[in-house]
Amino acid sequence: MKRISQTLLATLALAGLPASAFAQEAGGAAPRQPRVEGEAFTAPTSDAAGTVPAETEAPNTTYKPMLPNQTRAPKPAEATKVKVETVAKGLDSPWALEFLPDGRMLVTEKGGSLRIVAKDGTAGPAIPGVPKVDARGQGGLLDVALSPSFVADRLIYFSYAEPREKGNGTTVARAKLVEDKGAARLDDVKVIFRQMPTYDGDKHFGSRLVFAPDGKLFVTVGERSDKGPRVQAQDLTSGLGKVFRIDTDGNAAKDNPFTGGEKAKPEIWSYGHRNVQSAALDPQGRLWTVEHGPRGGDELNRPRPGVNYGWPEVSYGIEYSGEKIGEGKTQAAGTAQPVYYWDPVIGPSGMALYTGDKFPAWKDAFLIGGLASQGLVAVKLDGDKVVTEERIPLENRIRDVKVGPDGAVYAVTDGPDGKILKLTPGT
Ligand SMILES: [Ca+2]
Repeated sequence: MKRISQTLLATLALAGLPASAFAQEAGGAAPRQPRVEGEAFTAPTSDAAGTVPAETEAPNTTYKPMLPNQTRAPKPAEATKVKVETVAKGLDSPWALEFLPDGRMLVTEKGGSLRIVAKDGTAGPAIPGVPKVDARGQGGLLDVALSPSFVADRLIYFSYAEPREKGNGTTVARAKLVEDKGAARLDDVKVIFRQMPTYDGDKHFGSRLVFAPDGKLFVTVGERSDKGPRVQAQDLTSGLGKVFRIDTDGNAAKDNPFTGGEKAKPEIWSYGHRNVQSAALDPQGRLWTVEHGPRGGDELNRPRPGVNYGWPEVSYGIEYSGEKIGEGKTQAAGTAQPVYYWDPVIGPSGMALYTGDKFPAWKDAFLIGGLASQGLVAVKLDGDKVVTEERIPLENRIRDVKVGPDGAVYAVTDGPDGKILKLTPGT
């Protein structure tokens, strides 16, 4: 049995298995079922799906997807009607939004300020205690997450581009948000995790922070963009281009995939990532991410422990110069395919699972912020496959998106006069 079918090879690649995993068994009994969730090669369908893709622009590459609906999925037959109101404005390059239990909003600004925005949209003063950030380029104060037991412990976690000796890097700190006589401050600020190595650049810091249901913290980062460091996305001894999983003190989770050896950083959950700026849990509590790809290669992934997501050896995108990435491979044994990709790119930033009841059509959909696409991207899944993609134009670069306690969707716009937009059903 010399001829291994393309489909089987593709299946193995999708499962993150080398072709040799099959070859070893080829002479024996029927091959073991590949580790692929669902019927990978059946085109997913949905009653809500229309007949044309949400994407209307021509692609930037000539690459073809390996899987059905892996790109340019149909948009829903019926567009979601959305009313957009501005609830806050005048924020200075806001980067992340998190709702406090009382409905106020905690907002980071790229320059290094953390503010509480009242329900009426009034932004409070910069909260003292935030460490110095390196705000050049894509750096700054980045994501913020509340402790899963915030009501009791008042702890917050935030990531930022940290100025370091000979460069900078993405760092995660924890602090207590204290409010006393109407004034907020951060107490007990402690760095719990540093992405290493330090690099002297101003690009691809990631990052997003997501608490899993087990209390572990996922930290997504970038690979620092330049051709020198970016190859370290494939290097398990480097912290560049990874998703990490740590505890609330910054230690590697004990059941992470690469613990117990010198050949890999124990905090690593998955690798081969480019610049992950969107992350959220699905209804089952599993992590999903969207990363900035090169030209034509933004990716939706469901990072699984120990799995290689390919960058910079495998990508559906090309360099902005038009050159191929590496050898121009869109699939390879030992690497996982993206669940979905965008060509042209959407420029992902921020992501939320829609859990409210105001938009029934978006129930359990991922809402993804689009910087380049200037709006939200709503992705509906069936199992681990995309069935529909919908674009919600907002005429602004969207930096973050969250679902409010009222079930409305809140989108944060990028730039020096940043706004928080509230989306409710209507026109
Ligand atoms: Ca990939």
